[in-house]
Amino acid sequence: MNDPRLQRLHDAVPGLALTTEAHDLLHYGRDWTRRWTPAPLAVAFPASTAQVSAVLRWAGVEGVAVVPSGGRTGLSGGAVAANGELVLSLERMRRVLAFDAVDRTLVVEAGVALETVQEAARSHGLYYPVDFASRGSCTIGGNIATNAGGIRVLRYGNTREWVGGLKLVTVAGDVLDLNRGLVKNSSGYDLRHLAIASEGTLGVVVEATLRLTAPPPPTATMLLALPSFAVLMQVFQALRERLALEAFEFFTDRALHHVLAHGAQAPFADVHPYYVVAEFAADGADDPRLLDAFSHCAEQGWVADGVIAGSDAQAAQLWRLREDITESLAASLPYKNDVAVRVSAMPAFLAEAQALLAAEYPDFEVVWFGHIGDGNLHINVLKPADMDQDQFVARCGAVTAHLASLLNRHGGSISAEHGIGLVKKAFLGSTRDAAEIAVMRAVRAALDPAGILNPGKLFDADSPTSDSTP
Ligand code: 2HG
Ligand code: ZN
Repeated sequence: MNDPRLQRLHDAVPGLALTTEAHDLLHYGRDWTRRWTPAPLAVAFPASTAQVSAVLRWAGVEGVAVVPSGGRTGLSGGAVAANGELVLSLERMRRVLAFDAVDRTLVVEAGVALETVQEAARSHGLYYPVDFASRGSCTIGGNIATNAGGIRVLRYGNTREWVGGLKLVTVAGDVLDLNRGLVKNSSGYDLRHLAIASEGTLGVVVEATLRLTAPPPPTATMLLALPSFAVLMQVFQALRERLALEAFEFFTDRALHHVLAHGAQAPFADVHPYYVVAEFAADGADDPRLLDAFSHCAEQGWVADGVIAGSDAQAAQLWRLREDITESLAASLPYKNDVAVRVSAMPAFLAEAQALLAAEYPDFEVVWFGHIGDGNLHINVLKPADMDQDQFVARCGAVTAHLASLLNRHGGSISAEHGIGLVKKAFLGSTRDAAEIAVMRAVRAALDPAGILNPGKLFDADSPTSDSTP
């Protein structure tokens, strides 16, 4: 702790846990993107809101940048600290503070894992419906910072819908108590929603009041094999008309190939080009609504094969085929696109996107999957083992510029649920127009005039060209 600024931090915030150990700087200085070399000044672990306020006041006085840090499972570099920042880890703030049965709310500290929230809700006979594969390690603070979505958005919406209130510590050290868990509150700007998806650029979320709901009905899970991409949206329409869908997820044979290589079990004897995992309310695996939906799709020639889980264990096995994709691709350092269009625009967008990527990536393996029922597609381009990473990223960045223009024409977004962070800031202008970005800049400057909070993420304070429309 030789740095005098850290000595002053130590004096200003008695009892604050701090580390400058090399392995901690490495661990806490990065997220699931592996593109930047972590180089933070130190990592602080406040244990209370008062300590977070004091750290931010210190940062303002010293002019030290702060990177708020949750589970660091992000895929856009939003939690990367590569420039001498102080990482502010919420890891020690992971208490479930209160449950209210009348309001159906759970008050938690920001460092609580998503899975802990789900379990706490269940222990009260209720349900917290935001869900995705990194549930065990991602935190509520990080979920709020990116407005995380996941596999049940189709039925329940994104994190935003479930945040009834939050406490935000500003860089001045003030604690803003936003919306107080109210259902109705027509009293001016809803700063809670401004904080959601702000990627730690407006303040540090320390506490959230989360809404819970009744547990879902009994469900059935089905895996369908599709003969072509063209029928995907037709199958979605047909299932949505006939079943109460809880989830509708898609992946390709390439995705399945990697998941199987990673240890999962093959679902069918034959290989098919496209697959869908669907979960829906059902009275058992022989529910007539289910047979009706399946027969309809089969008659139209839209499904080549299908299986319905006969037990929870089998359903978990089918889900694994979808949920393990990210992990099974991680070793190939994939370049990730996480794009969205309105569901109605999906067929036209998909046709053009497929043609574009086939033409631009003739020599790379491209893995498609995602939350097609929400209009959200994940495209992972795998790095050839013998290719230099910078070269690979530059090539994929150039293709992403074309994809961003295509998204712009279809009224879509360059980030559906992973945030902008460092990875996508060059493409922000394809989703937000110049006037809107100017307002975003003004909001950020109003809350953080000195640019202390997560600088370089979302957009650069001093570089108006970095987010121009590609
Ligand atoms: C998912 O849907 C996550 O599994 C990760 O959003 C997507 O790895 C990805 O590209
Ligand atoms: Zn996703």
